[in-house]
Amino acid sequence: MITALAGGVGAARFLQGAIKVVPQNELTVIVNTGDDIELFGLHISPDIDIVTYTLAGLVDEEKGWGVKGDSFNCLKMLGRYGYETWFQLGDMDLATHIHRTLLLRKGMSLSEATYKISRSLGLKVKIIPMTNEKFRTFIKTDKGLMHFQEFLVKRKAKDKVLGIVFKGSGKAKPSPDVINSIINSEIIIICPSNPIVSIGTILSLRGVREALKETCGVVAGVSPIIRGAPLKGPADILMKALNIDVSAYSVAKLYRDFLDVFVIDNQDRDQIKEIASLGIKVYTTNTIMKTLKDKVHLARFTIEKAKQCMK
Ligand code: FO1
Repeated sequence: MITALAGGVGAARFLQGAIKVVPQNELTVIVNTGDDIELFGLHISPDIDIVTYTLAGLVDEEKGWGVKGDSFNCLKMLGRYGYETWFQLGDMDLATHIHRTLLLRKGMSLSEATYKISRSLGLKVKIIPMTNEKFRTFIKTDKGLMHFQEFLVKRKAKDKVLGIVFKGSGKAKPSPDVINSIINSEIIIICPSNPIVSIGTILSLRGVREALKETCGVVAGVSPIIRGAPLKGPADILMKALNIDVSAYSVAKLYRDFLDVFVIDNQDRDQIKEIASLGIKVYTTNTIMKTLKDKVHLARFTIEKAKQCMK
């Protein structure tokens, strides 16, 4: 069994490669829900949807989120009624949010709703939200405290970041199976996702860090930072705001208490020594995932290196 900790686009691309390397039913993906947002009375889980759509072959590959070929008629009409339309919700995507919201209203947990949606889209991978409880990432800026999506999408990450607040992290417990999957997997992969607002949220939940330290499985991470910058998303802005140097080495330091193996990009070879000095096995390869071949290569490489560590 393999368990992966995942955020949105970077993780989804990696996992698209992983399902070509391991059977879907041997893979569990624990997904960040700190980015979840309620809009138009609907529960939207962007990272869960990005992973689900990507693995189901439905994602808009260029954007990395949303459904390919989607139309935006419903959103346009909502705009005419005077609603804010800064979050691009396509018509097909809206169907997912309506379905999820109805399932939740019937009394299902987010885990159960996610399971139902992923099965309906033909997936055998087990996708689980990190928690079933309300957990939201807020960004403290010079313009005030704002929801992560408001900071990233509405305001285009242009405000000065003063801090990051996880609302709910103190109380929220991981959803059923999160701890078990980590403890019982042979390999646990920390996907190339934002270490603060994607992986950091999962790590902040009660018992997750401890489980990663205690598991007999090999914990293997893939750096989301290449030559001092993320390929996508605001990881650099958020790391700088927390006075963390933007480098693969810094990410390794954030994970040092549980990480066995770290895969970094060829371009970051010069950091091998300092990462190794943390007691982590470091490997370099191409981590830029443009084609399916790149994704399969990175997933296979990471899994092979983790397997070598098991011996
Ligand atoms: N990202 C954007 O940059 N602009 C959008 O309008 C947008 C809409 C959107 C709708 C559904 C969905 O599942 C994701 C969406 N995303 C959008 C991506 C999302 O905001 C972030 O990339 C993730 O939350 C970060 O992992």
